[in-house]
Amino acid sequence: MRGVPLEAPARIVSELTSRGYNADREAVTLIASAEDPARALERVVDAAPDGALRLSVDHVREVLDPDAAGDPATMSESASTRAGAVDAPPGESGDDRTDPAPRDPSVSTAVPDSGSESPPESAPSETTVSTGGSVERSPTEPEIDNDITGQSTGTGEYEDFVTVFRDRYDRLGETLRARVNHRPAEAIQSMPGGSEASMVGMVSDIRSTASGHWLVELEDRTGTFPCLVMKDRDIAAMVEELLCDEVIAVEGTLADDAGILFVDSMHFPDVPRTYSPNTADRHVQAALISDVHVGSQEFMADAWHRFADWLHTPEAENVEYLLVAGDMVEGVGVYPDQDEELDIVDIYEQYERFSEYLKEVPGDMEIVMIPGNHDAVRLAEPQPAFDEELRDMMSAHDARFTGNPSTVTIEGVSVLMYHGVSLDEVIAELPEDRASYDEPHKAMYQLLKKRHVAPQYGGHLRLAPEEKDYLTIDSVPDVFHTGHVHKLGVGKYHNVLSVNSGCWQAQTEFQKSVNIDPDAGYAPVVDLDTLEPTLRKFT
Ligand code: D5M
Ligand code: ZN
Ligand code: FE
Repeated sequence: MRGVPLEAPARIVSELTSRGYNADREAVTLIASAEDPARALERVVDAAPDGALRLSVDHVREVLDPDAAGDPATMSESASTRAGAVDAPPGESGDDRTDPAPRDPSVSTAVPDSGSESPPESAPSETTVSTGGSVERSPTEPEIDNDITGQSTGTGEYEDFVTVFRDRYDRLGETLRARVNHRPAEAIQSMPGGSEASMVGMVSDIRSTASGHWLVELEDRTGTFPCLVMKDRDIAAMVEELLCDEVIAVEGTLADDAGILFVDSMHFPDVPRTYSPNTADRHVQAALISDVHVGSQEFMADAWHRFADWLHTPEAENVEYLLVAGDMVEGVGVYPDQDEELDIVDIYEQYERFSEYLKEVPGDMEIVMIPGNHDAVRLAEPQPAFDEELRDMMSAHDARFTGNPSTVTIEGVSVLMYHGVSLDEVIAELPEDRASYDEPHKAMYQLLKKRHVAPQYGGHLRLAPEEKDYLTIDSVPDVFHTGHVHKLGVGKYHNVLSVNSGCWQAQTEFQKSVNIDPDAGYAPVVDLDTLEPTLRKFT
């Protein structure tokens, strides 16, 4: 036993963690409120059943004298006094393109040291805790949809690519075909000049003509047709948002020689402007994080401890869900020269360490994890969930492991979780005002608009062709959660709350060389009953 007083729940948590145990918040509170917490902890641990990973409140009650534990106790130091909070204003509502404000309040107040930081109203310096069972979290089992895990049939052959692109076209085209009077490319090819025609197609090429107009080639199951967007039309701005392989609809008029379609209007599959998201029917919250990068020399252990400690405080008692959108560990061989910045060189040891950090999170929280590009699963998307061996290593919370991407429904709220490798692509291809590292949520809006998490094939993104395209956004999610770019971004697109969740890794040498200043040590927390986000800072 270390010679430190054990009255602080945070210390109890780290002491339990160092012995390989994870505990419910209420269990920790009970130990903290015992007359001699250090001794209480010893007794609780000694009496723990063989093989137990998680200490329940019932176990602690049984071990400690129930009469003595029944008194309300005072915590002399709450972890909440060390964890800062930044209350982010509600995200922008509606489509930001109709209101191109240069400043996004949800992000600008969120940046570190902005001076807008204030302790939350409810943060007490001294807290009276009830030892009754009423504060125990009671998350419900998440429902998982669109998970590739165990369903993979692709062999990576050419035929598989044809199949997956057809499936993408069929499913994204369906909503568009309801909006325009689609004619197949083959039919348009034999229509007379001057006819009106509409087509739903996959973008197979985008180039500018000698006179500065745009030539967009659309492809469907019957062939391709060239579509011309004149540079002086309003819709020319929409061409700047186009990516190859996405599915769109155009309406226009055929040229006199019928060889080209002059485009009058263009449509994305998009999210309806009037989308009305589902909400929870009780006050319950979810913390959305990603990119923990355990194993990297830049992993911010102190910030993580503060975050986990905070989850044990009464202030966080409504935070019942923790969603982790990939990059649990730093991995090995992901980028050139990465090994020079590794703290742990063995990938399994990285997961072992990650699992130790995860044990600091209250045992009564429901955790959902998807993999990212640094994790030990296939890199090509859709990525299946962690395999049995890795799951066993991260088993303390009975967490849910699902593929990247997946739709996870908690308390009636659907959350589309996607790690976010395509965000690099979207940011590289589109103009700065549509998508940038400083405003990653805007890049997310583009994915929602295209109803596809990784529209453009090639570049950074590796695609594993499956029978069905797991990367399309079939039904509109209530919340869209990504990570990967290590920057915070929060906003609403047609009422869909979009959160890019930052990271727990300080700036790497690579990031320094390309001037990426990561937002590290933050946890966005979402009220599932109102879908309002709050940003919590732990650095
Ligand atoms: O990547 C975090 C972010 O940094 C993401 O936008 C990619 C970019 N990144 C980081 N390291 C590299 C290297 N070496 N090459 C190219 N891009 C990089 P993550 O994959 O989450 O670490
Ligand atoms: Zn990452
Ligand atoms: Fe990543």
